[in-house]
Amino acid sequence: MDTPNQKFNTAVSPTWCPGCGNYGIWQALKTALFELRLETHQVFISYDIGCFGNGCNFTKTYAFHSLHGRALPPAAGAKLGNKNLTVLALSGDGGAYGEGIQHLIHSARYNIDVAYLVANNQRFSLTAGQASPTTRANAKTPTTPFGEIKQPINSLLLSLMSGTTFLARGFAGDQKHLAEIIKQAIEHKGFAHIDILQPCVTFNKENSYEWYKNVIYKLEEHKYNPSDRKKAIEKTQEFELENKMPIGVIYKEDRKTYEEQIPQLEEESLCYQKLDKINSLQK
Ligand SMILES: Cc1ncc(C[n+]2csc(CCOP(=O)(O)OP(=O)(O)O)c2C)c(N)n1
Ligand code: SF4
Repeated sequence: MDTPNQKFNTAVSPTWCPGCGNYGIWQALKTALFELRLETHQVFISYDIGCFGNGCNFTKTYAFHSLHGRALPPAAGAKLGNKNLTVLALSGDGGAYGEGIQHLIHSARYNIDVAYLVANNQRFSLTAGQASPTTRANAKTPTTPFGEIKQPINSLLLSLMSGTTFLARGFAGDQKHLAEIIKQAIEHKGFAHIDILQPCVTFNKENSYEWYKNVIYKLEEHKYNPSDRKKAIEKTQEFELENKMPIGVIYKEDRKTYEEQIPQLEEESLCYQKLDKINSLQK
């Protein structure tokens, strides 16, 4: 298996629209797994329902196609069941910041060792482009024909305030940069959240590759220190205040993971333990 595609592609071809940002994210993800020398049986990915979630069919690792908004709970379960696995959860912004927002908050609090990749196209795309929690004010969509009147959610700030120990933003149009962020998120011990700017070329004509290229810049080119929490809070609000979007690692902190603090998991994973040992710990 000499290339990421040979190693991680299934026999099923992607059904995404030509030009969809999901292709770039998918390639970056496979590159990251490949460069970390992970084998298909060492990786578990929990997928949301949606265009991005359909990657479940095309990617060869252990996998679970969850319910809409619910990619994180099965990921947490897999990590608690077998802490040796590299665990990721993949979701669109609708599922991650709408139906499943509570799972983001609590996964961050727990600091469970899961890398959460959110393809943010500012729409519910699989169901034909309705406004999602990240849709910008005034945007016209099938559910906001006169323009969106609600404020978009600041998911990065919410995530940081909830306790996320690795927070980043990536761009689907810069695969190399995104692959590096994904590698760091996987290697981080704790909850890692990457919001990925993902053009939906079919249902979001405004936030195109060109539009993003005009507002993004790379944090690492500005001597940015991701351990500075105050600066990180500022960075998560830069778009609202200055119309600029930093990409790269926004915040990073070392904190014990949830599973590291469970005495029953200290020696070995649940899946390798005998039931009588688990019962004796309960007494
Ligand atoms: C609880 C629930 N609400 C709504 C739906 C319908 N539904 C399925 S996919 C989808 C849109 C997904 O949008 P998003 O999560 O942003 O992912 P994308 O398709 O943009 O990748 C919706 C609304 C559902 N399946 N379950
Ligand atoms: S509808 Fe949008 S997000 Fe879905 S596959 Fe097409 S371009 Fe991608």
